[in-house]
Amino acid sequence: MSKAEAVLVGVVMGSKSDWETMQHAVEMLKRFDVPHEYRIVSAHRTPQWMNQYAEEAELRGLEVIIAGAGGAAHLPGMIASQTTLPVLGVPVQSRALQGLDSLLSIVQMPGGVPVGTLAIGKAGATNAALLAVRMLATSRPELRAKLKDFQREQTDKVILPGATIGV
Ligand code: RP5
Repeated sequence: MSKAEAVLVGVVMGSKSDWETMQHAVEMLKRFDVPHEYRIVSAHRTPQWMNQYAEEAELRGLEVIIAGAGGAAHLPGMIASQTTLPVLGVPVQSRALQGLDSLLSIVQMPGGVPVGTLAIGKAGATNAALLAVRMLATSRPELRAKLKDFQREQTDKVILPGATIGV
């Protein structure tokens, strides 16, 4: 990724404690060489930053926002309410309720304000990045080719040496 390239995916999270989970989204974006940025913009502790981020994202050229939060996880929904960009929500595993609270907070959006909600924790962060790459790939053939390579690697990973392949 060259420094001159415009940022396409924004990864935001509610606290530095979310980084352990959200770093997996960032790693996957790096793997696909997708220009990205990551920021802490809390719905509760820095609401002005969150509002500004959501309002300016489209103008700045971003195409997808990934938002991770835990507990009363309002960040993805609040961002989605202030942008027309697709927002992917990652429920971070909370200490008290293991992320079920985060999941329900993110997934139960009112009709009209969409957030694509992923699984709790690392798998959700990883898949949020992969979904963002798939969205970008609809108009970028080079990214689609990379996704096909990635899928082939996934297949290779589950193959047991000596076992029959397929049905
Ligand atoms: C949420 O509260 C954050 O997204 C985080 O998952 C959770 C706990 O934050 P800390 O108390 O660890 O900063 O806003």
